[in-house]
Amino acid sequence: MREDDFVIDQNWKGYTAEEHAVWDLLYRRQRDLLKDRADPAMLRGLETLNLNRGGIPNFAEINIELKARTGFEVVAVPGLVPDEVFFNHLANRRFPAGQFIRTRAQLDYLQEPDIFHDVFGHVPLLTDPVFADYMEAYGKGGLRATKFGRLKNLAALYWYTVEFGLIETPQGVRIYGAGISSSKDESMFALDDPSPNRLRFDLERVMRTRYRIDDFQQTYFVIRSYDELFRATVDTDFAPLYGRLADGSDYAADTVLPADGVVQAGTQAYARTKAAG
Ligand code: HBI
Ligand code: FE
Repeated sequence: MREDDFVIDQNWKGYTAEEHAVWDLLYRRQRDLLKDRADPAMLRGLETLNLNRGGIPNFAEINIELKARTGFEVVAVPGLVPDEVFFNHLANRRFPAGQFIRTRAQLDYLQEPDIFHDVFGHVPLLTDPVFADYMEAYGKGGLRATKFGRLKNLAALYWYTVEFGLIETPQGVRIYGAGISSSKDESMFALDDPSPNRLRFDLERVMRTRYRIDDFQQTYFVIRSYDELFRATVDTDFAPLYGRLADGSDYAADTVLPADGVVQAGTQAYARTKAAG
């Protein structure tokens, strides 16, 4: 018998009209906001999976297209699951998504990952073959990191990429992290606010960086491509890296080091640069 994987039935028929209406409201709001802010690959994923067919998506329907594209599938879980369970799902190309949806009173903030954060935020990019490979590699790396006692560092990698990552595209810096793309206020803040640092991605630098879970990020890391992300994780020998990280030194969430590359972002900043020629 398999150990408990926390998977439950989505029970799609059990959602109320109000719950479907909350999905539709959140969907429309974020879709409009992200039109010029999200990575085009994420926007394509939303279209491909037809996540706006009206109401909360039915996993059985999404999975037909998703599996055909990258072999990933979405499974329902009650909420946060233990780390090893989470890693084990990713390592086997299953994305565990919260079954419940926030209420209207919690529209802008909630602690646990609900179906809107997980499905709108995370699932579109699972249609991208390289990003899907990265997620599987991350799950496998998570199982190893636990053995090295370096989960903290690997969690920082997830946080600054899968949850709060930015990516350079021919159209400018764009959002791909689900923690940003599923949040109205952070979708604007991450690209346009002058206060946070936007730094060039570097694997070891990111893994040493602390992060805030209770406010907008003070630093975003910018990748050039999902291939850069995937290669950084598969081409790195994590055993010596974890040896170095074991000295315990880390960086505050708002630090900028002399070696950091600073990236220009902002929908307005970009417009000004373009106007200047
Ligand atoms: N469970 N459902 C769920 N979603 C997550 O993103 C998640 C989790 N459990 C653990 C976890 N994330 C963290 O371990 C990693 O992101 C590091
Ligand atoms: Fe998430």
